[in-house]
Amino acid sequence: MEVQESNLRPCPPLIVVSKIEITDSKYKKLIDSLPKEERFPVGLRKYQGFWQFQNGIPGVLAMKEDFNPRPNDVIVSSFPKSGTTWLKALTFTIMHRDKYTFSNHPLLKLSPHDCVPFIELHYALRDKQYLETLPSPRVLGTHVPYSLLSDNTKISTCPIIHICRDPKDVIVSFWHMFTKFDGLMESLSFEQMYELFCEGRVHIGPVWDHVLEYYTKSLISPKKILILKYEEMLKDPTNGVMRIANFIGCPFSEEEMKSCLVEKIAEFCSFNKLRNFDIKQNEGNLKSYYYRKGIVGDWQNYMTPEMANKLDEVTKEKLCDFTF
Ligand code: PAP
Repeated sequence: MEVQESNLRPCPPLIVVSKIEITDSKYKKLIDSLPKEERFPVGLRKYQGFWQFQNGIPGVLAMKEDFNPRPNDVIVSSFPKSGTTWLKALTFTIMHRDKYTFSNHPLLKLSPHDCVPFIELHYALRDKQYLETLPSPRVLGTHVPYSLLSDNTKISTCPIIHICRDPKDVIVSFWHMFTKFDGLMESLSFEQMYELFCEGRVHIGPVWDHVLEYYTKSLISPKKILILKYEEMLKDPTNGVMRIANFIGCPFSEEEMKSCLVEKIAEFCSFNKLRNFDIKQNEGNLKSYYYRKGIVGDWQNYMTPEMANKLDEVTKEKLCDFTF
């Protein structure tokens, strides 16, 4: 089926799941029994090793039970603030490069999060049918840890691309997002966020376990999971574009290479371009929510060397040979 731009529609940001009322008594009972983190201003509970917005847990559970990908879907996964928006834009553009030119592209009118919807968001909104309206091949997104994906997702042949990022820069981006969005956590200082983050007590935390699950699985099944690092992508975006295309089974032809399509896609999805397209769509706080600085090392403006060392030590201890 041809991809129709009209099938795509603006989606609310994933953070709205923190405000969805839990109506199902089955979920209510379970959630009430889970460990709770009181210091994080948005209700967090720990479910099977990961802290999450308690109001988002029903969506994650429903997705785990029910979601059945199509064999030609591609799933992009990430810990929040690790490069999700960028990876969504790149994968969507690479996959649909025969369907859209750069001048009639959906990303000129829609956010990458509209073109590549979060699966758990639509389960949480009780709107999973929307995902079914999207024609194949679909690119879908998730922040859900590997262990909480549905069995159908794990056994299916659909590839998963996972992007990760130095946790020091993730914290900074995370803190900005939470303090900016609807003043959700205005009262939380950077130091408080840092403490919670180091303890893994943030939404989808601990970050190390999230990365480790996907990384370990990628070692066992390299055709199923591709790990990309934000820092490497930023250093060499064209290489990143080629790796994504090869992994999802749409390698660039010689002709495409000669016409510099790889470089053009990297440029089309660069920070300044995407930010500018998306600003037209999402005036106000959503633009600073998805696009802030887009650089490596901004943590130096927020952390003392001691704070950075402590975090690096935890990362080293938890991730062993895996480095950012
Ligand atoms: P999400 O979890 O809310 O979807 P996500 O897209 O994973 O957020 O991460 C946002 C970060 O990616 C921001 O980082 P910063 O706060 O350190 O600046 C954002 O600026 C950055 N980002 C977004 N688009 C791009 C891009 N095209 N290139 C590089 N970085 C980008």
